[in-house]
Parts: sequence; structure tokens; C-alpha cells
Amino acid sequence: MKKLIAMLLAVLMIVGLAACGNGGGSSDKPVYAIICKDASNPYMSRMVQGFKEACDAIGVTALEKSPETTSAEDQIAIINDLVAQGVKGIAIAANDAAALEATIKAATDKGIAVVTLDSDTAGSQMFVNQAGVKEVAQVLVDSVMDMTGGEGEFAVLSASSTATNQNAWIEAMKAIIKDDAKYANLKWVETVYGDDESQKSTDEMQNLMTKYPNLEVVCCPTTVGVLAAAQVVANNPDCGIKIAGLGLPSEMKDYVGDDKACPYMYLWNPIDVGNCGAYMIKAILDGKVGDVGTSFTADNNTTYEITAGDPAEKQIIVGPPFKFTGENINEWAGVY
Ligand code: RAM
Repeated sequence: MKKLIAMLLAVLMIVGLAACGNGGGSSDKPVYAIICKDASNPYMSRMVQGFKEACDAIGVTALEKSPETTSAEDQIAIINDLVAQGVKGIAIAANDAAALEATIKAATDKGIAVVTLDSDTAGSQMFVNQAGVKEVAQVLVDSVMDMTGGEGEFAVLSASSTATNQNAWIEAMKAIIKDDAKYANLKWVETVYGDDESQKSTDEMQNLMTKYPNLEVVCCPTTVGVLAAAQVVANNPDCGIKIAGLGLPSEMKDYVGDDKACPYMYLWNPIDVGNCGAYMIKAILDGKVGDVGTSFTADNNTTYEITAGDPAEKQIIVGPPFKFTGENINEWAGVY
């Protein structure tokens, strides 16, 4: 009996050791990890879906590790854990433009490929930019222009105040408005932050409504914010406010259309962004990524041009922003 127990214990120990020694994955395959801005944002879940699909196709193990809230400190702790586990690559949607730089640098110094996607930070070897910053800002400004009728008050409801993507779009919007006299009658009253949390975004939208009785448009460059804002408007049908921004068609289908809270909105395919993140890790590890101005063909058979990023040195652009209207929203609602 004693012998049998000793044998069983030995078997259990061997199984336990095997489970610990594989870099966090479920096999001995290399591990690529993805870190989202937070664990509950449905936009981020679509990105993770694409990342996992690409990892399967590449033949590596995908691992998702995301903070509960949009905290850069939590992302730093996660990166350090992943480095200690020996992952081969990390794709991260950065919560802070500067805070993560040193940690990312330490990871790349160890030979780990680190790419940013969705939201960039310095130190990343490649920013997988969902769409050009100016292109996104232009469609947002033109939405505001159109929905106000060319003049009047508008506000921006953003995500977190340190998110590089949000701030880059907001800065580019300001430049577009300043540089062209046709926007001179638009009055940007305030920018508020809902931190990609539904309740906070709802509260911020309600505050805007109370504070600015003449508000005509609220522009939300965040999928969490645009949904919260559209719901507030739908619950206050006489408020006279229109919602513009970037939204997931699956979440916004009841609110998009000519006579709805949000006449139209834009986005790109977040599944593609995650997918591309994994292929960029692979391309870096394979030494395919050259200098700014050159191009390369990734293992997904797509040729990417490397352009100058900001703050990452290099970036590739996944695709242009796409417009969702009352006409096409239902068709896309089933996709993402
Ligand atoms: C939110 C996030 C994300 C942004 C999208 C459009 O889900 O803020 O970073 O890219 O919206």
C-alpha cells in the first residue's frame, strides 16, 4: 500500500512539473501573449479573438492577460510576469504613453518581440495601427460638422486620459479644426473621460447634457463611450443631441440610423487588428521587419509598408475607418 501511494505521488509530481515548465501555455509550443487595456471591454475581446486565430494558424500558444481596469501599473506587472514565464512575444494595447516604456524596453532587451496594437507607447518594436490617426480624426470632425449642420456646440467623450490612441485622435481633431476656416463655427466646449467604463461614461454624458443646454453633438472615439452616450440620448428623446464616434456594430445596432441617437458612426475590424498583432510578432522574431520606408510580406500573405510611428519608431496600418449607417449596420452586427 505504502509503495502504491509513493508511486502515485511520484506520478502526480511529474505531471505537476510538466504543467509548470511550458511558459504558461498548455503545451511546449512557443507562447505569444496579448495584454488588453482592460479585461471587460468587448472591443478588446474581438481583438483577442483575432490574435488567438492567428496564433493557431502560426502554430503557437496564445495567452491573454489583461488588467481589470485601464491601469498602466497593472499592465507593467503583467509584462514582468510574462517575461519571467519566458513568452516569445507580447502584443499590448497600452494604457499610458510613457509609463510602460522602460518595462517594454527590458522585455525587448531579453529578445522578446513586443508590439503595440490599438494604443501605442514608446519602446514598442512595431505599432499595429488600426487606421491612420489623421484619417480617423478627419471622419470624426466631419461627422460633427455634418451632425451640427456646420455650427454649434459639441463635446468629446473619450476613454482614459492617458490612452495614446484617444489622445492622438483628439489632438489631430484639434489641428484639423484649427487649420480650416470651414470649421470656424464649431464650438468644442469640453473633453470628458469615461475610462472605458459604462457607468462612468454614462455619468459623464449626463453631466454634459446638464452643463451645456445648447449641446448639439457628443463625439465619442471609444466603443464603450459611444454606446453609453447613445443610450443616454435614446432615454432622453427630446434632448436634441446627436452622437458621433467609433462603435461596435453589434452593440450599436439599435442606435444607428438617420432618425436614431447616432445617425452614423465609424470603426474598423478589431478582429483583424488582433490577428495582425500576432503576425507582426512572428515577423519581428523572423527578422523580416526592416527600416521605415521598406515593406515586407508577413506570414498571412499580406505585404505591409513600414511607416514612421509616434511614439513607436515603426508602424503599419491595418485599414481605413469604415462607415456604418442604418443601411448596413445589421449586416455588420453579426460580424463584430
Ligand atoms: C474602445 C477603446 C479602444 C478604441 C476603440 C475604438 O474600445 O478605447 O482603444 O480603439 O474604443
